Amino acid sequence: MTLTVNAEKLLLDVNIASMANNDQSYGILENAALAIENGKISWIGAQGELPQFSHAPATESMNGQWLTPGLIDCHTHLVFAGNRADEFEQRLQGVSYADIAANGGGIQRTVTATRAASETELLDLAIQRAKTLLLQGVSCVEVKSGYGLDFETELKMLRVARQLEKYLPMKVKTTFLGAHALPPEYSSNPDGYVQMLCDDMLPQVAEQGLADAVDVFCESIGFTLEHTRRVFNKAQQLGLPVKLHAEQLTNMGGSALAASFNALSVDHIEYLDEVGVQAISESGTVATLLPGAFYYLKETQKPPIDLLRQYKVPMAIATDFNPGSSPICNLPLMINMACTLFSLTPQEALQGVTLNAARALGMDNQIGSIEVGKQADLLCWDISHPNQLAYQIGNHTLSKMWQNGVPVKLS
Ligand code: DI6
Ligand code: FE
Repeated sequence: MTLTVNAEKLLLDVNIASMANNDQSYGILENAALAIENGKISWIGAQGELPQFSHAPATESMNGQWLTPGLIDCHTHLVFAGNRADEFEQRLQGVSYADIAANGGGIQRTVTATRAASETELLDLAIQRAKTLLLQGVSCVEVKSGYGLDFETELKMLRVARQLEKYLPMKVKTTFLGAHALPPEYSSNPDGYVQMLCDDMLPQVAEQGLADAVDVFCESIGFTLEHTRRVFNKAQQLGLPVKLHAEQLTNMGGSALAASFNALSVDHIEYLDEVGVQAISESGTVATLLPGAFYYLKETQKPPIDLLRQYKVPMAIATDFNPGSSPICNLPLMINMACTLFSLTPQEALQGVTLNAARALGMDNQIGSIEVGKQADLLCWDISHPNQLAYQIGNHTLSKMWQNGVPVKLS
């Protein structure tokens, strides 16, 4: 039987790391070819077994370079104003993150700066940061709100995140994180804030279509389990999936709660225990590891990688890019850090920024691997093996990029 493919574009002489399965093989197919039709992958196979084409597609030889799926940064806070470099200096002199926050610094400072910034100023900053990621090969980014903590600024942040797709050839997923910290207006009334968030903010966010998911910072210095449950209940009523900042500094049981809501992901999870791992494995929730925050805060408690492997929990890796605990706008660096700091294999780390990151966003039927029917979000690397992507830091080996089959300008 001869297969006829209606391709617009055919990539020849390419090695493919499809990342299609969670095995240790990277999904390697050497001396391959790949066809693109309507922005999607329509055929993949050995170069010697090309199908028939209904018309001659534009062909391009990749000269034996490696094709991977576009990278996905599934946890960022990249819309914010100001920076906190002075707090970094204080921390180097021994002042703690908690003390800085108690003295009016920390998240609160970024909230003040973000409230004061105009939508245009925030958009300019966000475009510049997202573009930095794009040029590293990031074809999809998740962006959270959470530095407004009032009606107006939370909506402003989400509108900015939503607009990024208009300015850059990137996919953007937005997450409402109104429960990131307690705003000064509610400093002695956390219940009142959560109630306002559920009764007023969340329904507006949902009605305006500004968020693809809802997140909470469930932590001893954040929101309680009960607060988290209330926010999740409301999100569920509104038809929005949930994810959670969980078990970052203490074991609160947030991950098990998130699992009971079929959360897309639980993120950080340094203090996650076996009960929590079992819960997320049963709900199919992704464990998102954030080595940048671990490194930057000089944490010593590592996420339970062996348990996650044992229970076959998919692990994603992200930057957590934010001005306080991870001012690191660099996803390729996280591939390396996941290996050096958390002992992931290079294959697991690469899977963490592709297929499993797509799962953490509920997008694994569209992106995250090189498979027929998925979007042609592709990267071409001048490397000799995909393990090189975990080994090297700051080597610019990305030679080509496509978003929905369209070439992306990399300069
Ligand atoms: N966890 C974090 O590490 C960041 N937010 C969160 O929920 C910290 C954000 C900041 O310090 O600005
Ligand atoms: Fe975060």
